[in-house]
Amino acid sequence: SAKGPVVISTWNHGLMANDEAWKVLEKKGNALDAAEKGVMIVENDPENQTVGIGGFPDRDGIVTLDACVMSKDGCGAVAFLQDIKNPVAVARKVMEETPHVMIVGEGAKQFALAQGFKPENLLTEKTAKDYKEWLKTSEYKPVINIENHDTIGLLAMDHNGDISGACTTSGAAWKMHGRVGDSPIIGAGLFVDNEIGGACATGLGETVIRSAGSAMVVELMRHGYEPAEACKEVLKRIVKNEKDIANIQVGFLALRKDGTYGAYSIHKGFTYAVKTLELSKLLDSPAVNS
Ligand code: SD4
Repeated sequence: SAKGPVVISTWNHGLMANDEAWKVLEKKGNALDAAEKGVMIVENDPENQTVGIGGFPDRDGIVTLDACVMSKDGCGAVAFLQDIKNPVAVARKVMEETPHVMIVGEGAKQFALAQGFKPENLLTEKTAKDYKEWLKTSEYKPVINIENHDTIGLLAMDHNGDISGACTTSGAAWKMHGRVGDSPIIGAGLFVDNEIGGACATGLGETVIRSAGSAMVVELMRHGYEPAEACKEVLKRIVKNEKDIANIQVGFLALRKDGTYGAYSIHKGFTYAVKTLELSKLLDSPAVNS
């Protein structure tokens, strides 16, 4: 359990996201700003091929992005968004400026443009090259723990003890055009109940959607589970229900209202970053199948 603010986020890129989120929190900023700013730094990194600009495209060579935010004030999401590099910021606008929770595709892009976001080409040279390479085989087979980064999910608790979360991704590389994963789906890729805590997910989105993953983790914490135990319990259900577990990685993070936090994954190799007043580091998640 931590005193004061806490930030926890997925994979190695979580370290830079946490540092950015911390800049907001140390100035007594709120958890929603921290979560949004934290993951945006990863969206903006063109070298990162699983989030934002530079993300792997779908099998038609088109980069489509998914993201959501959730706080004590509600939630917002965008999916299948093209040409806008900060889907998390658009998701926040959906929450704050519309009567809706989720806007997708061309509608989401038009909304983003109307909100002042600038259109840009999200397919970098490097990623375009990788796509050409991929076309030679055109095989869809998600690889687990790919390069130690995937979706970024981040949970933040501010000085008031309020919790917010954000989740953003370019989705599964070489997905079908129009495919949406768990990351922008409230209750799957992210869920926050400010009375209890928050959870977020990374890994194969279809699996996380089928298990209502993040909502389940929060619900188990409501019933007394420790954060890591709550993550583990949902993963045990997934391991029982899914057929091809050897090729499916899912990781959950959880942050409870008392400042305790934890993580769990199906397989080894899932890393997560934690930042509190006392520590800032990358940790290896425990795994169900270790
Ligand atoms: C998704 N959770 O869209 C995200 C990231 C991913 O293989 O590509 N996983 O499913």
